[in-house]
Amino acid sequence: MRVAFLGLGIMGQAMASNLAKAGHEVTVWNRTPGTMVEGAAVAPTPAAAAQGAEVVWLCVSDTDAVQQVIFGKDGVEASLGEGMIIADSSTISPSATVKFAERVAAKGVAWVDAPMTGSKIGARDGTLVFIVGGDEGPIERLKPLFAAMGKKIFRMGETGKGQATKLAMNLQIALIFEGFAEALTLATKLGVDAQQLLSLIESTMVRSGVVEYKAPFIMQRDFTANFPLRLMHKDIRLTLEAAKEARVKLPGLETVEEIYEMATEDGHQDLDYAATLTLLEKWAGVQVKGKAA
Ligand code: NA7
Repeated sequence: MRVAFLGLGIMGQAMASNLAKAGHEVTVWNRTPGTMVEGAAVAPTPAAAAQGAEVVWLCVSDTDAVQQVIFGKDGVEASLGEGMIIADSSTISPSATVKFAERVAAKGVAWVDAPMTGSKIGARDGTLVFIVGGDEGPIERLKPLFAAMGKKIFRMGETGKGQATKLAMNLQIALIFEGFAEALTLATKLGVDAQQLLSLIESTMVRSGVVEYKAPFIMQRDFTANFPLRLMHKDIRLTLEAAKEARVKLPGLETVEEIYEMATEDGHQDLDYAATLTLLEKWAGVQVKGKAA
């Protein structure tokens, strides 16, 4: 398929590369020029990339970035035509998604929100899980593209429901990780070996995908970004906004948001969100490590 891929960050570059490898005709654009994708053409603007494309796939930071890329100066809107599909893998506001979709629908363009989970490694290996909202027809047409970048897609309902579900997923990741980080900090302070605690977790119902994924990085004190703290913080804020719009109270997430705020003040925004652990460690006056470390 002819695909315009816009946004070549940690996730986008790997995703566009997998599309090109699968034989699709890919044209890429990134706000900051210079990022290349093997096998893909480069366009100078979003409008130029989208010219003649069947699908415009986005993977940019946040709601404002999506708005600018689609509706801003030199935006995709100028190149939209009947039958095109916009697929958005950025994690953004569900209510803004619905508004964006309504605006492009006037030109006969379908909007599929397709945020994903699987992190940097999933993007690289083409094993992302897509959490999708939109009409069944366009989603069906996108199947070869989903297959090139991911291992599974879950259609959660109409446009916007993918984003709503993604927020509900990241809410859990943030809270599960916070529980894990607090447990590690307390156990360490009380003299329990972290590696032994991990072995116990693995053998009990406390085990989780989040813990399994993050534990090796923590034990090696590797806080380089798989999923940057600033983006998890953005998702937490989006979730709290969506909750406010829907008049839902999320007291646990509100507290965790403050920790991300303080981690940002400490300059950790470009590290992995696992670096929130270092705040708890600082307050407790300990550092989590196994006997071998
Ligand atoms: P990154 O690595 O921070 O990449 C963000 C991308 O978004 C990058 O290409 C940015 O371009 C682009 N960006 C940011 N703001 C804008 C604006 N205003 N206009 C155009 N492009 C913009 O994030 P990830 O790849 O990890 O994640 C992307 C999304 O997936 C995000 O929503 C996550 O929550 C999930 P730059 O190179 O800075 O010029």
